[in-house]
Amino acid sequence: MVVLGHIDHGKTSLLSSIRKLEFTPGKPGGYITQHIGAFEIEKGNPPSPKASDGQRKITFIDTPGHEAFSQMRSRGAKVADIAILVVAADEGVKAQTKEAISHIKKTGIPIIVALNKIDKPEADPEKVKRELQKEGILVEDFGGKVPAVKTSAKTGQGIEELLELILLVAEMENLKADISKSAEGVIIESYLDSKRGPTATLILNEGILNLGEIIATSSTLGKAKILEDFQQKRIVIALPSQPVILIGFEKVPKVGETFKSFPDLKTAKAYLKVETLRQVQGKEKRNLEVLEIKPEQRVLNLILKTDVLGSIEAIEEVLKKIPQERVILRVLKSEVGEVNENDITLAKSGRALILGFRVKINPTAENLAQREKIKIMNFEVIYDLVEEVRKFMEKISKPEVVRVDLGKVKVSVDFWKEKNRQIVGGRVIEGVVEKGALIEISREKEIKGKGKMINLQRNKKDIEKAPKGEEVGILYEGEEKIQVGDTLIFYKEERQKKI
Ligand SMILES: Nc1nc2c(ncn2[C@@H]2O[C@H](COP(=O)(O)OP(=O)(O)OP(=O)(O)O)[C@@H](O)[C@H]2O)c(=O)[nH]1
Ligand SMILES: [Mg+2]
Repeated sequence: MVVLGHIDHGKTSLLSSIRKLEFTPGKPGGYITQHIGAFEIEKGNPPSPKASDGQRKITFIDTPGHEAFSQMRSRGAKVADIAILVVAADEGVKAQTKEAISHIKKTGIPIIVALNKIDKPEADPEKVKRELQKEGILVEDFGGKVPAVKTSAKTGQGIEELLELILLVAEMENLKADISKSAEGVIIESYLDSKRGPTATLILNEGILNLGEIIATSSTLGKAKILEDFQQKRIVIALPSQPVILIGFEKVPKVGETFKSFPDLKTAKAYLKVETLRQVQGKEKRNLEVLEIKPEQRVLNLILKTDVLGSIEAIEEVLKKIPQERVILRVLKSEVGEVNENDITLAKSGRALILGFRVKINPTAENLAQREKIKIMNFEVIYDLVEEVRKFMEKISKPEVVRVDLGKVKVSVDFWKEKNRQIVGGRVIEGVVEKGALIEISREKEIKGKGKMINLQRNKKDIEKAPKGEEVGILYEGEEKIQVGDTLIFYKEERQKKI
């Protein structure tokens, strides 16, 4: 069961409510959801310990609604059997609602709509249903097949009904995994635990996984040394659809990879070899893309360190969306784990900025960074990361010279001239002229020359500015001589920082 929807529409709150946790206004955990999370509940009375007792255990996968986490949503939709689309009844269909719908459609899994925040006075479920219809989701009331429940994570309204519906849909779909097969599933999250080593959260699609079994993904292999349920209780066997934490991979597996169990190490190694080869070939193709840099551009090298692998994808995604006309972002290294001395060394040689996301900075690394003047920016929330990177890009970008037009003067008198200086008089016919401005001399609609204004006077007194209509005297400096009848175009050049 995967829960998808736009940011802040109440996915995490609904799940908390399903888990019978108390509703507290504000974001659960205080943050926007930035990770894919899985947990299991038992439905039925009394709860049955055996998964084979009908469809009573339900695994829920919570996904983030922020636009950056598209890959997590897609992955969530891929591993799930049913999708709950959460749409806030007061806000209706939004960008990530549409995106979620497209992920669900691609996988073809059945969908249940939760019209959440129904407690709010502004809630308009009928309007949301119409909006959903436009997206190709036809709810039952409108003659379609998609069940929709009005829910409130705040009051608990509709939660029971939602759970019943889930069981019903599961029954209708005859969702049963084949437990006679060897174990097969997907890595939904992974990281390097400093004490326990590579740690992965995975969900089994087929078969059962026993403690001690040999497993492999496309990038690493290992042995199920420790299996834990979502509450970190040790288990000896993982059942289909159950979210489990597995410790025992040699390296941190990539998120989204499928894993399989193997009868022995030899077959697992052979599988890994074929998969690695396939990946190397893919990578070689990608490496051919060469970065082209224009003179007005700068490159900002980055080193990304994150808590889990899924965060790397999400951050790379948001970075890609930052306009990079003047500053090009290039990720030198992205890795799960704390900021360490290697990162500082690399940052020094690659003149890179280190971006940490929900990680610690190793104290030795911190000292080294200070000595080497390496900048480390550490973040808890993805919004802040994007904002600060943008600001940093602006700071280092080469300024762009932008012309700002000020005003025009029609020349009526030529008072005095010497080598490359001249005093003329005339009327401001457009805009405002300012002392120190640059000048273009326009004669018969052609620009004859350029110069600048040294002084501006009115009635023989120095002034700073003169608006339209005023008669002024101008001390000009430039090669081209001004003639009576010319129009002087005044402008200034501003250096603007852009990214
Ligand atoms: N009144 C009301 N507020 C709700 C309800 N459900 C959630 N909220 C509030 O809506 C806000 C967002 O809730 P979350 O559960 O964090 O939303 P989310 O969809 O998980 O958001 P992301 O994971 O960041 O995409 C919080 O302030 C919740 O307190 C509801 O049913 N009624
Ligand atoms: Mg959430």
